[in-house]
Amino acid sequence: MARAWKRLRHEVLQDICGQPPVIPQLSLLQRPKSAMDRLDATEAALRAGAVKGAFEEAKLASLLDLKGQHLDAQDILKRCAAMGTTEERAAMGLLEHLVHRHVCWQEEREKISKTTSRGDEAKQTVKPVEVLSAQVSREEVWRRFIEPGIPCVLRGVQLAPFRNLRDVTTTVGKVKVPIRRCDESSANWARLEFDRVVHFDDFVTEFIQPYEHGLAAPRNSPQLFDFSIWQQCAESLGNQLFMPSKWFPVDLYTYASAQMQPVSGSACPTLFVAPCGSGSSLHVDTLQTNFWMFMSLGRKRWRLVSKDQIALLHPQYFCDLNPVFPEDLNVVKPNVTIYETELEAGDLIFVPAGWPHQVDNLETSVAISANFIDTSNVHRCIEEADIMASVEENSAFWAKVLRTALQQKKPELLASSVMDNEPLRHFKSRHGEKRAPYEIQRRLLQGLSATLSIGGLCILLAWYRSTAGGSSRQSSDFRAKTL
Ligand SMILES: O=C(O)CCC(=O)C(=O)O
Repeated sequence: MARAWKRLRHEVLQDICGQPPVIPQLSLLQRPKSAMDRLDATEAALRAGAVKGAFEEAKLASLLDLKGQHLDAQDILKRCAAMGTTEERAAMGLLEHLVHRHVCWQEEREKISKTTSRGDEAKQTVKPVEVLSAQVSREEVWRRFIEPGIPCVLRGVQLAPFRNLRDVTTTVGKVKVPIRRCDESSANWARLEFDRVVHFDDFVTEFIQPYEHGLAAPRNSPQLFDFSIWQQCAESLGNQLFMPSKWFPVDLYTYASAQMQPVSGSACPTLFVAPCGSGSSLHVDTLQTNFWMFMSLGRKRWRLVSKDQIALLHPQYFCDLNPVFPEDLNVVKPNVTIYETELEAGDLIFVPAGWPHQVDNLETSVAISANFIDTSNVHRCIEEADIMASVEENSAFWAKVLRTALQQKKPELLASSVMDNEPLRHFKSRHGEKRAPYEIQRRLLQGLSATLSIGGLCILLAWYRSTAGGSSRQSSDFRAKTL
């Protein structure tokens, strides 16, 4: 992450909230008096600052944007354009993108509030997500849901063989897993905070089993969220899984990750194990990826909002393109249509790119999921990566790999060799990962230890020759002397 971006956004956030924080970052969106006071005080300090330059002005713009004065921020940034060092210009460029989106969202809200204040009372609507049988064809799912970006549930899917939690625990075993909690005061993605690393079986015994039969855990209970099966347990759990390639045959996310990180590999699919009562808060999946989740055990309530209504949820970007929301969907949102569904074992939900969503675990649940990129969202992923590329090398690489994949017609090539019930290894191999990450790492380690052993042997031999040669030379010298 470029240093200038840290100064422009991370440090401005720190200046406002304090370090260690005096007020939570989330309060900048909820704006109680304590937050407004700190915003005003930081603004006054920035305006009074002795050193004035384009970048200092941009820091003021960053603050005004966080204060909700997006148009003022935009005006300042327009004045500063093309000033400062290359790195500073890149950071100001990214800020301009974020502010521009904030301005558009504000305009949308104003437009909607004008039309509704004329007549009808602004109501929140709840609609069911359409449920289809797993017999439905790829063509129909593509035409009606994936391409237009509409969520759906496929019922009667079978990707994993688990009958109960014990099956899962025996399969995954002693692997170390990072666990997380949903903290309502967090400004992180989905309000999830890292809790600790534990062995999977201990995690199940301590945090899952007590809630296996209906008792609800507190909402902020530890859960396993988005744990990479392919990177961490490909040979145990991974060998038992199938991918839903019948409906999602192409994944440029896996393909690009394999190109970019050949040793650690791509992440998907990932595992979720969560106690009844826990959940994850409102969020949008990163990089405009599509998403599917298969319920293996238990029940989850999913609530989603169309990407076209995101402005009504008052999102705001802090340091990247993951929007933070002041409230979740438990607070009624006028004019918003919420799409709702309860997933049961054997259901698979498709979540289109850009749709904000939140989830409640109605029962203790085990689920498997993947984010993916195909032709329905690849251009938006590239656009997103291009924006972040100005301050993040990795994003520039993403954009480049995805563009090259399109030039090489990868989506068409990948779709031509697909099978309906596809074992995970077959899916990965088709997407450029012939071996699981642990196999590559093991081979690298074997190669390294072989090189080290050969190197060690060579050094030993050289030393032996020099000392043996030396001593024979010494002894011949000695002989010469004694003769
Ligand atoms: O199951 C959950 O808690 C939510 C999963 C999710 O929304 C995601 O990974 O984006």
